[in-house]
Amino acid sequence: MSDSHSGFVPLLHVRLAPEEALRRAREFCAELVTRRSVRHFSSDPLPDGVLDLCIAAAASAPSGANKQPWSFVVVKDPATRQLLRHAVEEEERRFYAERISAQWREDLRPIGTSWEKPYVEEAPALIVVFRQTHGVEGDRRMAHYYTQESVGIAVGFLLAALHHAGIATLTHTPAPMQFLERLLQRPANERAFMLIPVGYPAEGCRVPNLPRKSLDEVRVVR
Ligand code: IYR
Repeated sequence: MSDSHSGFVPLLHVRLAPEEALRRAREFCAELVTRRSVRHFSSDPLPDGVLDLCIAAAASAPSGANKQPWSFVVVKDPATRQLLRHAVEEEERRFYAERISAQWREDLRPIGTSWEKPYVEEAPALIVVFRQTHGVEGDRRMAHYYTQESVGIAVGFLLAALHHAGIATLTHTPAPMQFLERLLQRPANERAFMLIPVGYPAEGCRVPNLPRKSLDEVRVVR
C-alpha cells in the first residue's frame, strides 16, 4: 500500500430521488434475502475473474484506521482442497464427538450438520479469509485496530458480492482454525477468520427451511 496519499478528495456521491432510493433498497433487500448457506456444491468452475472482482469489492470495506487487516487466500488446486477437507474433518470429528455441548447439538439439529465436510473438496474454490493482528513493515510491527469488526464487515461485503454474481457460499468456521494458517503457509501475524466454499449449488440442492426474525423483532425505534 502506498503511503504517498495525502489530504482529502471530493466525495463521489449522487443523491437519488426518494422513489429511486426506495426502489433500490427494495430490490437489494429482495436479492439479499434469497442468499442461503449452501453445503452441496457442483464442481462446475466459476467464470474467470469473478472471484477477483468480489474480493476487490470486499477489500474496499471500511476498517480500523484504514489498516485493511485482511488477506483472502483463494484455493482452487484440487490436491489442496482435498488436504483441507481432511484437516477440517479431523477437527470437526473432535468437535462433534467431544467439544460440542448438548444445547449446541440441539441448536444445530435443524441445520443437519455433521463432522463430514465434503463441500470443502467439492466446491470449485475456497476463499480462506485471514485477519492480521498487526501489520509488518520490514522489521517493524504496525498496530491494527478493531480487526474482528473490520474483517467481519469485509466478509459481509464478500458474501453480498458473490451472491450478486450468482455464486453460492458457506460461512464455515472450523474450531480451532490454526491448521489453516499452517497448511496455507500464512505469516505469523495472520489468524484464520473464516473458510468460505464458493461455487454453484449441486443439482437438486436442498437447504434447511429456517425462519428469519421479522423486522419488528430486530428493529427498534427510539
Ligand atoms: N463448525 C461446525 C459446527 C457448526 C457451528 C455453528 I454455530 C453452525 O451454525 C454450523 C455448524 C460445523 O461446521 O459443522
